[in-house]
Amino acid sequence: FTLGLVTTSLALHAPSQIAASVKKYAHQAGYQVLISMIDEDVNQSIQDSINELKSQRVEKVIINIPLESAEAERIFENNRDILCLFLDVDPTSPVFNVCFNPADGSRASVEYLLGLGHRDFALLAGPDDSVSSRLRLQSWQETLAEKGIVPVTVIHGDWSAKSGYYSALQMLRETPQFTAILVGNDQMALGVISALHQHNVAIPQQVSIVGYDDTYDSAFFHPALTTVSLDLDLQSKEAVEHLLAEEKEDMPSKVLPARLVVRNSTS
Ligand code: IPT
Repeated sequence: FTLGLVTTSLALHAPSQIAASVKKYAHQAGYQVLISMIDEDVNQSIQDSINELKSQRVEKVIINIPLESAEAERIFENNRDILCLFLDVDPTSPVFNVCFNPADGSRASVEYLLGLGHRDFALLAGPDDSVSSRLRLQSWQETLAEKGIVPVTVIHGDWSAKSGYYSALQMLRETPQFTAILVGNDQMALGVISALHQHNVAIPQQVSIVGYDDTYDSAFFHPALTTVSLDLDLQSKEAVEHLLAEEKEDMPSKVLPARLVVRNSTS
């Protein structure tokens, strides 16, 4: 038997960890995995990828592409001959999905920094066309607004360390009055750390940094990164189980928790 995985760029740490785990759990269940990676021109390429997998007799497909609910529903409707399970949609979307709660970890990270006495926040979100990125940003902003705090600046990166590096340089140049930076993923946080080191800004003494993902490398950044941990291995395990169980019983969509892991980049 073969499962399909349609994925966004595997150059990114989180999707590559998911792909490795999907493969592991599928193998344990006796399934092979065919991976199709797409980059741009999202709608067109996703259907191309699905068609390619269908032509190889794949009947169950995990889709790890950031999708608006309407797009995900359209893909579901256009592919009723197979079973699609989505990993990066709004968890309240009606399509079959296993996703993380976008609010609990973001809220925990803001509340933790508020508790440490921080009031001047810079926000470095992921790309605006990713629903997960937007929901994380929204949750940061809502939690801050409850305390009457407006962020010093809001910048969007593209998930890469390079974009984190250049965004941090822009923050230091234009709005240097922040004492904490909330970052939409750990790869961008890596770039932020590099930029601050280069400008002799001490982490965490002068600026605290919180990432998002807790991919395998994040505990080995310098300083070790405080971050919102997503159990991507568990998400992959649940996704494979949900997809394989579907014919036997009706396993509904599932929302997984995210939790803050405190290390050395915050004080
Ligand atoms: C999401 C990651 O948090 C982010 O770092 C980036 O890699 C993104 O994927 C790529 O699309 S995780 C996803 C399952 C919401």
